[in-house]
Amino acid sequence: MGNSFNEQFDQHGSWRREFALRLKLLSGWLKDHDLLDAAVKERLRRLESQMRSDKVMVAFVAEFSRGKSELINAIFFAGYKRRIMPASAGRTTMCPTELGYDSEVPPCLRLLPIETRLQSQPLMEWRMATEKWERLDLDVNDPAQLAQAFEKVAEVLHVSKDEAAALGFWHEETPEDNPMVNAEGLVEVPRWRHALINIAHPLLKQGLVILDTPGLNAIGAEPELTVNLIPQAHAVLFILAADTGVTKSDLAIWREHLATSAENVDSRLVVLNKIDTLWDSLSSPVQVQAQIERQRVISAEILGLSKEQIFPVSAQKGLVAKVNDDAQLLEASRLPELELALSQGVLGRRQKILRTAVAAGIVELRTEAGRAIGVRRRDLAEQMLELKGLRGKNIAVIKHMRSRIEQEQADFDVSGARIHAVRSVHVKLLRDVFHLLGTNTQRSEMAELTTALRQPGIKLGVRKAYASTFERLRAGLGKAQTTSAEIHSMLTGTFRQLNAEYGFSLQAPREPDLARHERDLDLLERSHNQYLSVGNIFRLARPEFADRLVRALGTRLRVVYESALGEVELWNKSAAAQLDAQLRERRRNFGRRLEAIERIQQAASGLDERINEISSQEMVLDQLDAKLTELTSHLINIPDSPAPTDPDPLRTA
Ligand SMILES: Nc1nc2c(ncn2[C@@H]2O[C@H](COP(=O)(O)OP(=O)(O)OP(=O)(O)O)[C@@H](O)[C@H]2O)c(=O)[nH]1
Ligand SMILES: [Mg+2]
Repeated sequence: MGNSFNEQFDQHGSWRREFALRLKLLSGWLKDHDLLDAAVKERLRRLESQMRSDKVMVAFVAEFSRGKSELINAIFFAGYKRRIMPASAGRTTMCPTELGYDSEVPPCLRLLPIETRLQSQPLMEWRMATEKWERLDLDVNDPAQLAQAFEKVAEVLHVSKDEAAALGFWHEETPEDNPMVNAEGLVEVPRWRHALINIAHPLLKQGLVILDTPGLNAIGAEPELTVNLIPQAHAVLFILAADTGVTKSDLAIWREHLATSAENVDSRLVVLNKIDTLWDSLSSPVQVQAQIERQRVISAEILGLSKEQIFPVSAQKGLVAKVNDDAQLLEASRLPELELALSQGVLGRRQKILRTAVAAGIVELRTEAGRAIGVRRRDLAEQMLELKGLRGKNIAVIKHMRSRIEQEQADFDVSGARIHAVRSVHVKLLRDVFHLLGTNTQRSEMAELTTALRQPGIKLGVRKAYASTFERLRAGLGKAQTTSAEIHSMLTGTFRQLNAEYGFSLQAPREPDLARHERDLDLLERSHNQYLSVGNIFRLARPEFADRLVRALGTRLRVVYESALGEVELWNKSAAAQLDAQLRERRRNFGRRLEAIERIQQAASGLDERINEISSQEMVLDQLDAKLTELTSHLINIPDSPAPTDPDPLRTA
């Protein structure tokens, strides 16, 4: 079994497919045995979508011309037997380019015109506005056509300085960062703001998303990239070139965009590319090796890493070696070492996280489905007791029993009003939580922040404005947590009462722990703070730039709050579904008991028959419970399966 990134990724994919299949089986089985209540259904749906939508994003970030695009070609696309992403001297990739797969969309390249920068919507919203993107259909079986289409990401426009400033590419305050002005006084800017490539490449189909980025100033110009895409990537490859060493602008990118916090350092891989430029026929292999090591040590020192964290490779020779099946050259390119680190580090971590998350969901699912079995078991036990008590009794006693059951049934129907009252208090409190976590609250917070940032002379107060927004957001989350705890204790109290009165076995599920979301807020704040401190003061003073940043924040917030809200909803569903299930079972139970009495009244043998029936039903329930345990643990313990042999011609060695 090889260890190339592609093969490892395949294993991850087959594990996910196996999981989806087993989940489907479990769902069918639950349905057949009438164990699919609303909460269980919701859990299944979530597990399924969690697995299906699991994406792994690998981002390539570096100054221009370090070989990002070439490295993408070498690692992922060598199977096309040619260069697919444009890679050439000078600035090539002009706009951030995302490669992924969405089965709902035909294979295509979509390009968002740069002019959209003049409007305030964040990139996330433009993604939905498909008609605003220029679309080029792609033929995945024709590598030449693909490569030709991808050339588009290198397109530029020439505009006046004012236009460039409006688009965010010209800053009077920091002239050293500005692009060159040509003889006619025009400035070169990217023609596109963002490119999305959708192709059914085997890796992309399994959820890999690759992000190629342009160099230093272009990264800074798109807040979405800095505060959203790069921090959220599961792995970021930072690329240096062996022929230039660590330059000032390399260091600026490293500090501003990659070394932003200690905890994400292990998802960063630093690549020292172009080692072939040090291959030199006049030096011995040992001398060349020593030179590469020296470069490695120096780079590590400057970046504050250990030497082992830097991977020397030659992307170009690696690509050539794969295209020509040249094993010796491939080894010399040292590309396989980088691929191994990438696959073990990123995928290993990703799979572990996913496994832990789904395992927790499955345990809950098992508890919820198991509860329904428990209710049925208890009902049977009660019936058994009741019937055994009737043994040897005369007709009058049996008749009396019947009227007692009917009375119980009538009393129970009256209790509906009480249960309704419990529900309405629950719903009222829940509405408060929904409000705290709802879109209106986020919207008004963002509006307030925007207003604060527009105050004249805000420059130095920018950080403070952000800080107080985050303070309020955290307070809101805290309040939602407190209210949820109140709901929990109210439910616990009323459930206990109902249990005592009707012999139910309701158990109020624990309220969700919103601390995780608070940590997400902290992370968000940190990534923004980072952005606010890195010499963006001049940019921040521009209202349209500040607006863009706030909107980028808004889209991230939405994700955090939607996920918190989802947990609250699920929790609520689980409580409500329990009550529903017990009520339903109880009503059925009355029916069954009355039916049994009727049979006993009609035939003397009815009683023993019914007792035997109940015994065998109890056995069926035991089997059901055992099967449920088996099916759920089966889901948790899926082994890492080897990759299936896939005849796909695009697979690389
Ligand atoms: N000698 C050598 N050249 C390389 C290597 N990798 C990339 N190059 C060359 O370096 C130049 C830049 O490579 P790209 O892949 O376009 O670099 P990039 O980082 O994507 O640059 P931008 O798209 O401009 O941001 C191209 O001419 C590549 O052929 C390598 O390993 N060795
Ligand atoms: Mg490039």
